[in-house]
Formats: sequence, C-alpha cells, structure tokens
Amino acid sequence: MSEIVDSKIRKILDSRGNETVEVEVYTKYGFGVSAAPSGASKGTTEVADYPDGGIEQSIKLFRNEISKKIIGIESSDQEGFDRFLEDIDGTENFSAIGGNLAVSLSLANAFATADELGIPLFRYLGGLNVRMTTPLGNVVGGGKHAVNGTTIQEFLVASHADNVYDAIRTNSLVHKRIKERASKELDIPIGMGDEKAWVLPFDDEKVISLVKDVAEEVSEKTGLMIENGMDLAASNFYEKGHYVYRNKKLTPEEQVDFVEGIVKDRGYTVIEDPFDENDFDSFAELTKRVGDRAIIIGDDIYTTNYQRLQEGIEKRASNAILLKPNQVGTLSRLLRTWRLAKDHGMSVVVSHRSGETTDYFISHLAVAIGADYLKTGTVGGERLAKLNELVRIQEGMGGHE
Ligand code: 2PG
Ligand code: MG
Repeated sequence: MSEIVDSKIRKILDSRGNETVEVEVYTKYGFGVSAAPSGASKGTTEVADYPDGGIEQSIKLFRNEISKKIIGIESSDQEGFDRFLEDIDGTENFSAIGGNLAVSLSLANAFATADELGIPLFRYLGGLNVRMTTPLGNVVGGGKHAVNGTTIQEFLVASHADNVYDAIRTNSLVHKRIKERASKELDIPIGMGDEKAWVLPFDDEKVISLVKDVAEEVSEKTGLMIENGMDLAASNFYEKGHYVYRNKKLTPEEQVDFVEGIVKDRGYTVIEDPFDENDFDSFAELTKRVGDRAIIIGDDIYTTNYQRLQEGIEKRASNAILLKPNQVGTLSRLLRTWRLAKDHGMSVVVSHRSGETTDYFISHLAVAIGADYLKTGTVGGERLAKLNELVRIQEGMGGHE
C-alpha cells in the first residue's frame, strides 16, 4: 500500500514562456512530478485551464486545501485519486480548481505509484501488454502555431522502424531536408513555429507537394517507410460556413472533396481535424470515402471527452482519436475514453500540446496503451524530452514487445 505523505506545487515556464504549474507527489518510497502543457488551438469542449483568478488561484487552493486533504489517500488507487480531484472541484470541467492543477496532480500521482513499486511508468500503466508506438512529428507548421505560415496547422511525418530511435532520427532528417529545400527557393531565412516545425511563406498546396516529395527522398535514402499526414485544425479557419485558406474559400462539401484528394491523389494517410469541431457530418462523409486508406483523427471534435466520442461513434464521424490528458484533467477520464475508442476498433494517437514542458508522461502512456502513434514534434528540447524517453523505454522493454 502506498499512501500519499506529501505534495508540493511551483510555477514553471512552458516552451512559449508562459507560466504553468508543476506538482510533486510523495508516497513513503515513491516520488512523482508532472507539469501541465497548454494548447493554442483548443477545442471548445476542453476542461478549463484555471479557475477565475488564474494560476494564482489554483496555487492558493492547492496550498490551503488540497495539499492537506491529499495526505493519506491511497496513490495506487488512481481512479479513487481522480475521483477525489473531481469531488473537490465539484464542476464538470474543472473550472473550480483548474484543469492544469488537476492533470498535474493526476499524472504526478501515477508517476509516484510507479516509483513506489520500483517499476517504469509504462509497466505500471500497461502491465505486460505494452507496445512501442510510432513517432508522428510536425515538420511544417502554420495556423495558430505560427505567424504568416500555411493555413493548415501541421504537416506531419511518421517513419516506421523496428527501432524507435531510427524512426525518430528519420523524422528529424525530413525536418532538416525541408529546411534545405525551402531555403533554396527563398532569399529570406526561415524560422520555426511553436512546435519547432518550419514556417514557410508558401500556400498549402505547395507544402503538400514539398513534404510528400521530401518524405519520398528520405524514405529512399533510409529504406524506411514514411507516412505523410496533416493536422488541419480546421475549426480555426472555419468562418461563417466556409473553410477560409490564404488563397481560397471552400464550402464544407468542397472541403470534403479537397481532403479526399489529399488522401487519394497525394497519398496522405494521416488526417487530423479536417473540419470544424461541430461538423460531424463532413467528418462522417470523409471517413466513408477514404476511411479504408487513411486514419481520420478527431482532436478538437472529441477533446478526449467520453460523451463527444460517443456522439462521434454514433455518427461514424472518424476512425481514429487523438488523446491529450490536459483536455480532460485526469488519467482515469482519458483511459475511459481510450477504452471506448478501442472497443470500437479505432486507431489511437497520444499527443503533446503546442505549449510544452519537458514532462514525458505521454511517452509512457502511449506505450502502455499501445497507441498507434505518439504525436510530439520532431526537434526542440521539450519535444525531444518525450522522443528520447521513447528510446529509453524501448531499452526497458528489453526488445520483447
Ligand atoms: C493539436 C495540438 C498539438 P494545440 O492541435 O493537435 O499539436 O495543438 O496544443 O495548440 O491544441
Ligand atoms: Mg490537433
């Protein structure tokens, strides 16, 4: 048994330089620490980051109330711990204590329990049934993650290799090569967006071709299969019934045709948020047309939320889901949504946020639940904290899974 004996909170900065909370949880022989990330393009059904009064109010509540009540709770009962967080908050969306505080506590508690047991987190969460994941990384970025970039938020690649290090390295080679190719055409230096993907002053069509081309070139050189993907984050450019790109404006029907073409003609196999978060019908139409050759992932449409996913399943909106712990505030809620997705045969992607810390909980989570992909960038310290952890996890798996 492992009762919580102490806990701490502090403010730290995330990769955008914004303040966030980091929490420590102690059991008799265990220690866990976790910090909350933050999104820039958020779904409207995500839990609240902070209560009225912001981060200071969360910290005050923690110091005056939660840190005292937490002592004596059995940390190995993760569901009980997460229920405690829900009860003390008393709202559906953590608007009383803040989702950032809730998620840091929930994940730090899991880390502490694994440490108490003396086993890696992925083993504690996944037991013997674990599986290495495929890294899915952003190489060109736009939308809300960059100024003057593409309308599409993320151009993604996923290299497939037996050894996860080779996959990580190959994704980063694509990232490197894109810079070389784009620099040749431009007489200005290029920079990076929030997730360390390149920001290019090209229209979306041009980048769709460029990234595909570079992926093919790197694939030939390395011998690894590289998938192309994108996160359109389309809620961000859905305005008054139209999808508004920097160079064109599409109706929902035209957007379905456009994305269908990206899959069928350009060979993209990973498509996230191609429509507005409430446009379940267009999601369903696209999934019907190309669901046999691409995964259509719901992020903003579901926000890791059980009810939203249930609605998506009823409407056959997608064949894949993105999972982010801070969208729902607790590990137990995320796992409940994951089980529903698995029960319906959906593909699963665990994901970072655009504002990140060096916390690597999601790497362990992705392996523990056997997620098909871990979306967490290709370079940059806060992204590499997660990617490099996958390399260590694979060593810890002993090559058996
Ligand atoms: C997304 C994420 C992560 P953000 O849309 O999938 O890439 O972005 O954290 O800004 O919501
Ligand atoms: Mg997304």
